[in-house]
Amino acid sequence: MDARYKSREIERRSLDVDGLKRSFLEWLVYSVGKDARAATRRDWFHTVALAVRDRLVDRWMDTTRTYYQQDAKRVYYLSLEFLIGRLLTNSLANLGITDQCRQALDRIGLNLDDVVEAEPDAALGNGGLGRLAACFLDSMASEALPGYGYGIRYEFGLFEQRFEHGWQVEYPEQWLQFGNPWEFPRPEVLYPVQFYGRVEEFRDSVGERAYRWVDAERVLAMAYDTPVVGYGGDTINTLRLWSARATRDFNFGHFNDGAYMKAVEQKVLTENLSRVLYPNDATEGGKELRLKQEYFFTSASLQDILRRYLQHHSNFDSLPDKAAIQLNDTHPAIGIAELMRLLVDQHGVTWDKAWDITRATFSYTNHTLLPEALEAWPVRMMERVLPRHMQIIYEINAKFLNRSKARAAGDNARLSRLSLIDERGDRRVRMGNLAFLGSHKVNGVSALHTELMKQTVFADFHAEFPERINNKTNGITPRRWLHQANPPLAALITSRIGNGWIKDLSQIKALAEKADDLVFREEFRRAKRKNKKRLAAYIARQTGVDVQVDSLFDVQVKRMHEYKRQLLNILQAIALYNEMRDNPTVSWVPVTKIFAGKAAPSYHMAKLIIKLINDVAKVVNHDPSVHDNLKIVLLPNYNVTAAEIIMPAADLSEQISTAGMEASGTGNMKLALNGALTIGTLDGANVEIREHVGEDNIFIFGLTAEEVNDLRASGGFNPRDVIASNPSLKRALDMISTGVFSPDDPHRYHPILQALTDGGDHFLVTADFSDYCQAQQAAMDLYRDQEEWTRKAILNTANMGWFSSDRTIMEYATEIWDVHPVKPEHPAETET
Ligand code: GP0
Repeated sequence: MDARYKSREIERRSLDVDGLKRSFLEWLVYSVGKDARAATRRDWFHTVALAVRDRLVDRWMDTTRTYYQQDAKRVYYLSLEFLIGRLLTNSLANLGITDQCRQALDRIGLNLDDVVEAEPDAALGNGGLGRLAACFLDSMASEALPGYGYGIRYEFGLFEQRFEHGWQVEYPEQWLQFGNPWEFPRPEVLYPVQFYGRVEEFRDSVGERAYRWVDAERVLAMAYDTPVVGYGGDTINTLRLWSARATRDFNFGHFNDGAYMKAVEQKVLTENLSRVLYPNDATEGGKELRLKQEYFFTSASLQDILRRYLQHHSNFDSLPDKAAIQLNDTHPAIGIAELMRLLVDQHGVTWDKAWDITRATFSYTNHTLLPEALEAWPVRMMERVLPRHMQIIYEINAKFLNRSKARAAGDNARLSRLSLIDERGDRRVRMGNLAFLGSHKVNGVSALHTELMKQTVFADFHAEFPERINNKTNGITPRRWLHQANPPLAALITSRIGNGWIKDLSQIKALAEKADDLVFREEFRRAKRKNKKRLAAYIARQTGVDVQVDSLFDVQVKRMHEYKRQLLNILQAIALYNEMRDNPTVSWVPVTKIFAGKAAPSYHMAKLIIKLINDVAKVVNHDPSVHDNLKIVLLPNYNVTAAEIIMPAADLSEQISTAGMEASGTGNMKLALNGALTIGTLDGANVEIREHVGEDNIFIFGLTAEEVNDLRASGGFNPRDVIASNPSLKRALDMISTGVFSPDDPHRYHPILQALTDGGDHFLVTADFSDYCQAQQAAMDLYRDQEEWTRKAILNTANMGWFSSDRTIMEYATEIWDVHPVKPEHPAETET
């Protein structure tokens, strides 16, 4: 072997500062093609990413090979969204080479933090659901579980949000524009996926009735693999994302001019399939392209899973022992019909056997009870786009309804609720019902949510299958959300209890005994202050607003949604503003209200609330009479990278959804882990957070889910009465309606006021207002006592260990998937 080549190969593995430095210089020249003098920050990012990538490839292959050789049971996490964010910091930290990399760059005269900033934020998701999938990837790899993520390689991730005159405007987010150093294209991993066409019936070799799907359009799914580095770098799993490719048959040279151009156009249209992520969070658009995206990635993933299985097996009997497939919401639920089709039509498995295999293989996570988010595809669309699947769904349905208890009891109303087809109006396929029926386990994402699932959406299915529903309370990865995002606090924690918490977050409990230690409190505050300074600088850069670092940072960051009630928060801000102006001599606790979040482009009410927050901010921030005691900021373009700056800097965490509506929340966990106190309703995982951190260390207010339910059932709520009896609420609403915040357009907020009054205030903003204001007052009062506040903040951090996604993922592994850790075998690494 060429000596120079050989030495380079060793270099690619070296983890010390010199080796890294030499690799950087070599990569810059030979792969990025730049001279050190001409290199931009982005060039350096690509250089460093490629050099880091080198250092994980061996162990990635070892991991994959070990799974293969042991024929280990794998878990496949099918998700239409993976909100992974940047990967450089994460890869360095999980490989344990952050310091070496920093020093190597130092020697070249570069700062790692600047290089990191050049990486685009991979936003292949909308919010909580997509971020949960990303945390799960991190946890599976860190727990040495043989886990694969499967999804779509969208060319355009979630739109970039800007504010123009206070209104949200969407711009395309082009994360792939300059190339993606983390992904490995696999042009040979290519599966055909079909649409449209028709079904032909025929007799098979033994004379049985059989079906084939003919005259269909064909798209190819091409794989792109991204390594997922577990903590410690031992296990490196795979995230496989599919990209649409037109079949190549159009490319033959026999076209005339016109036909050629048409063929190229057709190719572009076909490849639109994986072009863009749908930006709706928790609402379903009923768009054909969306259905095609769902089927596209699901079908490709299943074909890939079966191919891998067949490397070791010659029939499908043990598929459930070798593969667990988790459906992240109903988006991939068509996979149930698709696996049936593949087994029955393509592999000749009998129906009943195929159904047993399918059910034993799949499990399903529900993420919301909101009716508008429950996917239901028009039968006519499904018949056209996926004709064979429609037949299979009918067949599953007929067999199920025939055997169901409801039928035995002659309960037709219940039978029609259990049906996979909603027969009211234009007929629709209920994907939640399909997912439930085709899975052996169905889980909710917090204790309360799971309970409500049993009582509401899946009450009838729960009666049929009382063992199927189970709870898996969400979690977050401590690597990204504490170790990487919050270096000051992470270092402080490690200085006291060692670094075992990064891998086993339950160890963080040991901090609880430090809550009474004055020195520790001081250091805890210092870490928080450092993070607040960083956020203040970010706010100034992004919005031009100067905020006081020592003010109470009151943070609400999440998608803009009426049920999440950013409106409640901004109304309280207006009330506080009025109080401050009325009582200028009182010494107020300075408060900074920090909002961030995107609205779905078609969600007019959410966009109007954005405009309201910006309008209120403008008035308040420029009013000298509040003496800078109140500032309001709405940060643009909330994403994972912004969250990494915001979470560590928060004092107060707003989790104020209408009780019963937020399935879990995960931002609530990130904030509490970073030492914020929660102000929240008894909704989603807030209930469990209260149990863990203790009720003295959280501000709970508002109606409970049960009370909300009773209130709605009795219909006995008149928001106008509530408003009339609360002067500060009335005043705030009057200011909005008279154009105090929108002098250029006094009627701008009419729809909001309308919703709160004649509209019946569906989200109970007025009903919870007064209780919320009291809780806010309690928070401000406590903040005056910095010692007491810090004590509670420490207790929050110390008691959040259970909310690690490692705990969540191990519960899935043992209680749903039956998959076990597999330690990768590394061949002895020779140095010669
Ligand atoms: C739920 F149904 N969630 C959906 C959806 O379409 N998108 C989405 O992000 C969220 C829930 O709203 C959640 O409560 C939950 O924690 C998360 O899924 C993960 O389970 C808040 O983000």
